[in-house]
Amino acid sequence: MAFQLPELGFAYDALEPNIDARTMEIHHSKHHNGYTTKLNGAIAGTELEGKSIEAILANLDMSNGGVRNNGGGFYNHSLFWKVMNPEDKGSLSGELKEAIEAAYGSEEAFMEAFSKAAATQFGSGWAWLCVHKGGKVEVCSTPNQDNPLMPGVTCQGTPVLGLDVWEHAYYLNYQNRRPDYINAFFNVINWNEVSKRYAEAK
Ligand code: MN3
Repeated sequence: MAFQLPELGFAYDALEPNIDARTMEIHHSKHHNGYTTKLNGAIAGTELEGKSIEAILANLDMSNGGVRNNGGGFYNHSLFWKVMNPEDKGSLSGELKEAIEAAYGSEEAFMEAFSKAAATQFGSGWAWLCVHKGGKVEVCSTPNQDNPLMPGVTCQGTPVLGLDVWEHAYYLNYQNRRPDYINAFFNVINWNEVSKRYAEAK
């Protein structure tokens, strides 16, 4: 069974004015679709065919560029659409809030750390909040389509919140103003989903 481009779960214009409809449409229907198609091509006829994306990434041969870039791209964007929502997004609360406060001191300090990771990732990449076994959380960033599930990536863990800082994610609306895009992202985080993923991962 080949991987399928997941539905967004909301309309392309639903995140406006934080993320514009044209960017969302191109990002989902072109970029994410491209990663999905190329991932299927890269694993077709190999022993990876039929495995879950999590299993493929956790056991990845990092020298396999086709699966690394497109498998990462498939997984990362699938997470990205889920952790954003225009409505019913809750707030940072419960045991995730406690874990974040234990690691960073306060919600504000966590937001600063996450923003800094996103702003200072040179070139293309992602900022993450990831969870280690036992429930400890960590903010980090990775280049290109790498993510914390992959072997040897600096912050090993399960990503529960991710922000795409490739220029294709923001350039139409924000041009070179990546910090403005990062600030806007905080307005659309689906904390209910992030909390659910934290509970499953810890
Ligand atoms: Mn992208």
